[in-house]
Amino acid sequence: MTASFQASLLGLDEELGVGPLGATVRRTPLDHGAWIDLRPGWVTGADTLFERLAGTVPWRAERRRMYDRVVDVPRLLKFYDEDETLPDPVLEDCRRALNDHYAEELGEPFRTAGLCFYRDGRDSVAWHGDTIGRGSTEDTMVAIVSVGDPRPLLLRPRGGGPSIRRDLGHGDLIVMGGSCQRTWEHAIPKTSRPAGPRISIQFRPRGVR
Ligand SMILES: O=C(O)CCC(=O)C(=O)O
Repeated sequence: MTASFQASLLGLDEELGVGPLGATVRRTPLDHGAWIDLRPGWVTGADTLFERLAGTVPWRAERRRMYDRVVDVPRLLKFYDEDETLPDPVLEDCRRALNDHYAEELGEPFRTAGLCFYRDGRDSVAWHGDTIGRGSTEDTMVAIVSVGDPRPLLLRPRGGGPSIRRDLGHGDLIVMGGSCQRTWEHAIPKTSRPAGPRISIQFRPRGVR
């Protein structure tokens, strides 16, 4: 996969790695027992991670049934199950650090990694919660690391109400927790504004999709 990504001038000389979590993580409580944690700029040297993932992950274009039609999924995908090696050692570092930070609260480790490649502003993910599996009945967490061009992640309560927006930039971490997957929905909307490529890495516990 080749992709033109305007590497951030500020990030060019940064070494690839993960920063601390701890007190750098800012929590926002949401209604219905949901919350989000935000840690801007968690992955340093995110340009390098973007280029490596864009070039080495075996990205797949998928098609899905939508009512009576089969349509292209508007992003490229690759899922790493818990027994698979992640495509870059820094993703192992991310998962280890998340497991250290959230161990007590989550009560189980993050295990799988779902990767999405948004080629430009036409790629998107529609409103949904991660409710295939335990997220439909249990509190859980989904941790997302974002590299590449920033795109807004929108969240809205399932029962209706105003949406909130977090612009996920290069190396940012967002964690959706509590009841978020079953009481809220999230989306990355399409945009007609020029948008470069973005890769999202989602870490989930076993049985959450
Ligand atoms: O791209 C993102 O950050 C969100 C991805 C997502 O919600 C999903 O794949 O279920």
